Amino acid sequence: MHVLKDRGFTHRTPSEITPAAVYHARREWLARAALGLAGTGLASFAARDALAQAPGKLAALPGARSAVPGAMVMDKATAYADVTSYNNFYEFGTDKSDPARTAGSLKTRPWTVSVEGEIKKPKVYDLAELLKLAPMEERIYRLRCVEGWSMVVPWVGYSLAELIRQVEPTGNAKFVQFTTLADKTQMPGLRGGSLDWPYVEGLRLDEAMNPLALLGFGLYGEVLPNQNGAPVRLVLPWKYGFKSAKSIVKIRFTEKQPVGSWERSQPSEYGFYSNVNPQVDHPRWSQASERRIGEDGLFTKRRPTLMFNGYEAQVGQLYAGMDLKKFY
Ligand SMILES: Nc1nc2c(c(=O)[nH]1)N[C@H]1C(S)=C(S)[C@@H](COP(=O)(O)O)O[C@H]1N2
Ligand SMILES: [Mo]
Repeated sequence: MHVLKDRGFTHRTPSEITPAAVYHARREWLARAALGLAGTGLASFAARDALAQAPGKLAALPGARSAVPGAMVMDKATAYADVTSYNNFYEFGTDKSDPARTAGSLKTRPWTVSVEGEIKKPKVYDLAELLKLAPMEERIYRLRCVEGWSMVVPWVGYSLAELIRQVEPTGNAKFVQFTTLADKTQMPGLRGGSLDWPYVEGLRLDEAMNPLALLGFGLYGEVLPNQNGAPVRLVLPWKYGFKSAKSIVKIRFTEKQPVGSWERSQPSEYGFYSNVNPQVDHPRWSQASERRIGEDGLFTKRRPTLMFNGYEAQVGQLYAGMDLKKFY
C-alpha cells in the first residue's frame, strides 16, 4: 500500500480510495459471502481498506479521479461515519444529528431539476438525464462551514459548467440561482421558522463556470446519503458550506443578483459571496481558524483557515480588484 508522510501522519493516497476500488471490494465481499467465505479474510489489504471506508449501504456511484486542477486535496479524508452524521440541513432539523435521523423521509425518486431563465435551451431534466450528462469524477474537497468546522470529503459528480454549457446562457445571464426542495410532508424542519423556505443560493455566472464548482451526486463512491443533499447538490469548496445548496430542484439564470436564504435572514452576517476568508471575521466570531471534524482530542489544535479555503490559485482571479471586506 502506498502511503504518504504528511506532518507525521501516514495516510493513504487519494487514488487508493477511488469509488472503483470500493465498488470492486464490495463485489468481492459479496462474492465471498455467497460462497460462505465471508469473515475468513479478504484477498487483499486494498480491498479490506476500501471496505472500511464506505459501508456499502447505498448504490455504488463510481467516478474517475478528477484531472481538474485543485480537485484532489491531500488532506486525510473525514470518516464516512462523520461525514454522514454531522450535518447542516435545516429542512431536517437544526441539530447536527437531526438530518441523519430524520432525512429518511426524503423521496429522491422521481426527481427533476428545472433549468430556466436567461438561457437558450430551458429544460426540465430528469435525474437519470443529469446522471449521464457528463462523466462522473471523484474529487476530494475541503468543506469549511461558516460556523468554524471543516471536513474533507471524496465527492462524486462533475463540473456545474458541463450543464451550463448545455443550456446556453443568453447575454443577459449574469447570475445563477439555485432553489432546493421544500416539502412539508417530507421535511420536518420546515415547521420551524429557522429560515425562509425554500432554501435559495446564488452565484455569479463566472463563479458557477469555474471547473471546481461541482454538481455533486455522490460521496465515498456511493450515491449521496439523504442527509448530505440527495440526489443532487452543489459543492463549492472555496465558499462557506451554506453556499453548497442541497437537494436542488431548480436552477435559474438571471440578470439580477439573487439573494440567498442566509443573506436574507441576516444580511450583516452572511453576504452574497461568502468566500472563505480568514481575514474577514463573522460579526460574532473569528474566521481565522477551524476545527477539523474527527480530529478532536483534548490537545488537538485548531487549524489555520486558508484564504479561499486553500483554492486561491484556482479561484482568486474571479475576485481580482474587489474589496473582500465589502463583498463578504
Ligand atoms: N438545502 C440546504 N442546503 C444546505 C444546508 C441547508 O440547511 N439546507 N446547509 C448548508 C450548510 S450550512 C453546510 S455547512 C453544508 C453541509 O453539507 P454536509 O452536511 O454534506 O457536510 O450544506 C449546506 N447546504
Ligand atoms: Mo455551514
